[in-house]
Amino acid sequence: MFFFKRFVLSSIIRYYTLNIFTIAGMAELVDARDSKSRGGDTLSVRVRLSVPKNNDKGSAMETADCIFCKIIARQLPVEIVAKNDEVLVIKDIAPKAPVHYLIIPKKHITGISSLEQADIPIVGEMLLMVKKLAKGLSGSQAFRLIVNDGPDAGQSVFHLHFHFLSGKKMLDF
Ligand code: TR5
Repeated sequence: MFFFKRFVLSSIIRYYTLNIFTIAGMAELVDARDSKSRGGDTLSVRVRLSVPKNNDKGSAMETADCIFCKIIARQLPVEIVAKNDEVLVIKDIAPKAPVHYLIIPKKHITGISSLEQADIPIVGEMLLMVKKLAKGLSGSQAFRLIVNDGPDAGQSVFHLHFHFLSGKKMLDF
């Protein structure tokens, strides 16, 4: 009976420790074992702590205040132009040309300067979306693609996006 109680107790502690930490996304259970010591029985738990990286998908710390994450989560009404598993295209709320779309990855990435190797497929999808949007243009299929990176370059929303501009001559660059 004593061993059974100990087994049940340690199983419960293991289960909850693992779940609480892993749900929080901040740690993983490395090891849990019980041992006998002079004072009685001891349950030792080893936990590996970790801090979410800047680019973690859906990291609550980053996405909570991000306007584009809210748009992606459909918490704000916007006009959607196109979408696929990785990318959302919306109309810019303050267009700088007759056609002004924003191509936004669903993953929260702050900007080009925070891209990682693992993000290459996402950027590839964004570029293929550009090609698709250009093919869908009426009249001239010429377009301009702009990415602002950093406040000094005019970036105001810190979630990577391409500005897709078309519908007028843009020879001022
Ligand atoms: O300045 P950068 O390069 O970061 O571009 C951000 C773009 O997001 C600007 O062109 C804004 O006009 C556009 N923007 C900002 C908001 C917004 C939007 N486009 C569509 N819908 C929007 N909502 C609902 N809210 C915004 N704050």
